[in-house]
Amino acid sequence: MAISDKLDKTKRSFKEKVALLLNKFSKVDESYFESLEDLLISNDVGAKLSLKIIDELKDDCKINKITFPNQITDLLFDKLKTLYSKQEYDSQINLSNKTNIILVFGVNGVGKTTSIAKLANIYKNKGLKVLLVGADTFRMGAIEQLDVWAKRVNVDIVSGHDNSDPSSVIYDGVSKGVKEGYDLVIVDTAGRLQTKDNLMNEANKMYRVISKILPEQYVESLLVLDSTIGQNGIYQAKAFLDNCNITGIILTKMDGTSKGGIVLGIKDQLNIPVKYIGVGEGINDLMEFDLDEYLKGILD
Ligand SMILES: Nc1nc2c(ncn2[C@@H]2O[C@H](COP(=O)(O)OP(=O)(O)O)[C@@H](O)[C@H]2O)c(=O)[nH]1
Ligand SMILES: [Mg+2]
Repeated sequence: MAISDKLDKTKRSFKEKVALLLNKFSKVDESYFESLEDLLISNDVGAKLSLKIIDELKDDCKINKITFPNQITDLLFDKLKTLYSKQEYDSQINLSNKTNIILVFGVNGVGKTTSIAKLANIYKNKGLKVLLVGADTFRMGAIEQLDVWAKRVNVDIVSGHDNSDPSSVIYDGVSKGVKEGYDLVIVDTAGRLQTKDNLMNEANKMYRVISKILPEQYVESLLVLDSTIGQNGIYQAKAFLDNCNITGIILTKMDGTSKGGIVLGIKDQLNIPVKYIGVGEGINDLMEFDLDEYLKGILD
């Protein structure tokens, strides 16, 4: 299924709103630009980026002597596309190592465990030997939840018991991964809204433990963000970016939001690539993120 089919809400919302603007304004003037800026911001494109886009559009309109809103729509779409052109956007998961490690971070409820199950399923189906590590030892029931998914997807799992030290669970998991020739080890971490110090200490410990077994190896560190909380997700992300070596984002619940502009806001404010998007609660509802296809989906 095409990504765009799953993103109906965002698509409809954005296009309909642009169309409404066209009907409301007969010429391009200050109030048209204000409405257009509001539209971008209300779609979670982010205030700073929205302003930048509007400023550039104003200049373009002057240069090209554009006076009708319908002439601006194409310009706007072109601008969004160039701003997010593919060159600087690497959405691939790095799988170049013998035993590849993915750490998954994010606050409770964003969809970490579900996304891990979906990832395991994707890579298992590609023929990789996948091991899950349940290191969310703080939240009651978190380990069991991952266990249920491991059985359903039919992959192996190493997990700690409640309140055991997450880093020691990770040590066990990564050791097993290396010893028994797993291609991919995916680690579920605790999602308490941690104090910065806590988060930093724990993350440091996790990276240290991994580097004891796999010195200097690239560790894919994915931050899971819930797209339905919009701009707040970006604030939430900053704590993790400051303390973990985040290499990519999984943006979940894209099926439930009409504010798909958050993808653009993330690129602009965090400059971390979105690698996967979650588009439902089912095991197959995770898609590799393709920026071009996504922009086409919401703009064309
Ligand atoms: N609609 C929708 N629900 C999702 C998606 N990803 C996760 N969920 C739901 O979000 C809730 C929390 O997910 P969970 O994986 O337990 O979050 P965690 O606390 O971060 O591990 C569950 O009810 C999931 O089914 C998604 O892409 N779309
Ligand atoms: Mg969880």
